[in-house]
Amino acid sequence: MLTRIDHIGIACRDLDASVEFYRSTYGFEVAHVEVNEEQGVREAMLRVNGTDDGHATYLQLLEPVREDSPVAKFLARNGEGVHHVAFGTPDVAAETAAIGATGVRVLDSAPRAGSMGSRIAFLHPKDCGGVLTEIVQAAGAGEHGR
Ligand code: CMX
Ligand code: CO
Repeated sequence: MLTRIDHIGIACRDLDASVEFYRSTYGFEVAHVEVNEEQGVREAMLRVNGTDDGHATYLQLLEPVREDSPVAKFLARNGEGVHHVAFGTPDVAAETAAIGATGVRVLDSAPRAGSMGSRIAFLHPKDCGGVLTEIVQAAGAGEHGR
């Protein structure tokens, strides 16, 4: 079960400049910043709204921290812009197993660490109509069935 849009990931070259654009243009505030070495990014989560499953929707601004990372490759090919869409679920392992059984390639054999203590797995964009898709179980999600 997918319960919400968890976040939209946006590739940028300069995280601080991008954060300032979203703050000054739309008034979105930074809820969290972290470096995820495994994913090769420094990222900011900007909280947009709460959702009816008790979690929230964010913009995830992504700056590469190494040249061989997915976001660095994306920037070299496409420039700045929307990089992926992430859906929230109470159970990322069960959800990705069910999606994988439909024939969509799951890029992570087991969920990895995402921002703010979440657990994440990616689906191949070529099997999702050109959209790199991420499945997210927020920290604490699933413990009360949501
Ligand atoms: N959205 C849509 N299509 C994409 C894409 C994206 N973000 N990234 C790559 N592609 C497409 C390319 O356009 C290319 O298409 P063509 O063959 O038609 O030219 C194809 O996929 C292969 O592209 P590539 O540049 O050779 O990239 P790779 O195959 O090396 O890697 C992917 C692509 C999706 C497997 C890789 O980026 C990946 O594993 N991503 C998941 C992890 C990730 O993106 N982490 C960063 C975010 C972390 C977070 O959200 O927390
Ligand atoms: Co993401």
